[in-house]
Amino acid sequence: MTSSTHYAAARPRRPTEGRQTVSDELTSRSDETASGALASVPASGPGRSPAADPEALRERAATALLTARDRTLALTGCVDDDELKAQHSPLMSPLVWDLAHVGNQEEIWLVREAGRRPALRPELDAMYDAFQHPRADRPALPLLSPDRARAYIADVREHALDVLDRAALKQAGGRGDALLGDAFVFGMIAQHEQQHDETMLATHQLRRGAAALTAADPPPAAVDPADLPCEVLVPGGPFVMGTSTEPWALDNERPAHLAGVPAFWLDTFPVTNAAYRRFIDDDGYRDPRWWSDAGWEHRQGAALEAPLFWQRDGDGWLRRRFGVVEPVPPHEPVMHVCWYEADAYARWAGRRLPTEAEWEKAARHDPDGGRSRRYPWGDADPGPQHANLGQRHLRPAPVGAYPDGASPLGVHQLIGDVWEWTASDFLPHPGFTAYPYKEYSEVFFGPQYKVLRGGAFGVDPVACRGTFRNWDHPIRRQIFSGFRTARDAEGVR
Ligand code: AVJ
Ligand code: FE
Repeated sequence: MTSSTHYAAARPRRPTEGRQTVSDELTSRSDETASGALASVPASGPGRSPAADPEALRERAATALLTARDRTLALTGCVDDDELKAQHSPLMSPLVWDLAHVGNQEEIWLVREAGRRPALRPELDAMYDAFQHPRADRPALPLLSPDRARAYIADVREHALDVLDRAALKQAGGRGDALLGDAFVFGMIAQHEQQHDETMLATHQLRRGAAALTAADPPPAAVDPADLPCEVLVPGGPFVMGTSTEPWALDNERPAHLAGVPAFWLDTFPVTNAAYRRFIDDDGYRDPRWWSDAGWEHRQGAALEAPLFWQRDGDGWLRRRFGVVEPVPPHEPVMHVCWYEADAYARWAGRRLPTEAEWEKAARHDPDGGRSRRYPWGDADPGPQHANLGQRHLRPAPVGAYPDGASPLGVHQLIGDVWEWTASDFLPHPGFTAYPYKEYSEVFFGPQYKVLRGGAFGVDPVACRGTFRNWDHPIRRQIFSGFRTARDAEGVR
C-alpha cells in the first residue's frame, strides 16, 4: 500500500524511538508475576507508569498519531469520492464516515478533554456518534464531503498536536490529569484511529470492483509445521491475566489479576485453510451434530457453506481478496469465519475453542519464573520478524512463517495474521472500571459478544498486545477472523 503523507508534511515527522523506550522500561519490571507483587497493582484506572521521560512519551504519542493518519489517508485516498460515499455493505459505514469520525473523536478527547479548549465543530458530534446512528443508517446522513472531512481532521490534528506539545505528561497514578498520564489519551486516540483503519480495510475487502490496495506478500514458512508437534501442553496453575502497568492498555485489559487455568493442549498454529477444507469435505456444514443450537439456526438461516469470500471452482475453492480472485492457499490460517463456524469445526475435530484465559496464558506465560510477558516472544514491541501486523501485507502469512514470534512453550502466530475467536463471552476483568468512557467497553459486556484475541495483519502494533481484547457478535465474519483449537489435558498437572 502506498502511504499518503500530504498531511504529515504540514508538520515535519520527528525522529522516533519512543516505543522502544517504553518497552525497555517494561522489561525491567516484574510486578506481573503470579507469585509476587500483585498486591502492589492498583485496582483500576490508567495504571502505573514506567519512568518514561515526558519527551520520549511526547515523541511516541506524536509518532503513533502520525502513523495512524498516514494509514487513514492511504485507505481513503485510493478510491474516488463516489466510492468514499458509497456503502459497500450494510455492515459497514461509508469510508467517509470513518474518516470524519476519527477526527471527531480526536477533537472530543484531545482538543476538548485533554486540551480543555473550546469545541471546533460541536455540531458534528451527533452525526459522528456511533451510538446515535447504526452503520446501516450512516449513508443517509448529511455527511461531510471527502474534501471537507479531510480539512476537518487536519484542523483537529493541528490543535491536537499543539495540545500534545504543551501537555504536562506526568506519570500516570500521580496527581494531576489522569488522561495525560503516560500520554494515555493520545495513545487511546491513536489506537482508536488504527481500529477504524482496520475497519476501513474490512470495507475495502467487501467492496466490489478492481483492486485499490496492493502490498507485498508476507514471508513464506521458515519452519515446516510438519516438523513441529501439532499441539502444545500449557501447564495448569494461576497466571497474571490483564495488566495494570502497560501504559496504553485500554480499560477492558485492566487490572492485572490472577486467573486459574487447568492444564490444556493448544494448537501450535491457527487452523489452516487445508484443515478447514477437510471439515467442508466431510460435510461439516451439513451435520447438526457439530453445531450449537444457535449456530445451526444461523447456519441454516444464512445458508453458510464455506468461509465468506470463498466460491467453489470445480473440485477446489477460490477466494476473493481485495479485488483479486485466487485459489485458496492451503497453508494460510483460515479467515472470515464466524464464531459458530469456528465452534463447529472444533467439535468436528473432537476439540473445542480455547477460553480467553487459556489464550492469554499461552501468549504471555513465561515458564521460567512464571511472569506474564507483553507478547509471546517477550517484552519487546512487535517487529517484522515477530508477527504479521500493520497492513504491511494484505493477507495472513502461511503457518510457520514467524518462528521468532513463537512463545517459549512453542505456540506460533498467536499475534498477527488473523484474530482468533475464543470460547469466551466479552466480560469485564475482576476489578474493572470504565475509563475514560463507558461506551468504549462497558456497554458491550455480556453474552452477545465473543472475544477475539491476537490481532490480524490489518492491526497496527499500537493496538495489539498480549492483553488486547477485541469482541464481536458470533455471526460476524467480515472481520479478519480465524481460530485455533484446544482440548483439556486430563490428569496432567
Ligand atoms: C474493539 C473493534 C469492537 O470497532 O466497534 C472503534 C473499536 N470503538 N470505535 C469497534 C472501536 C470505538 C471497536 N472494536
Ligand atoms: Fe470509533
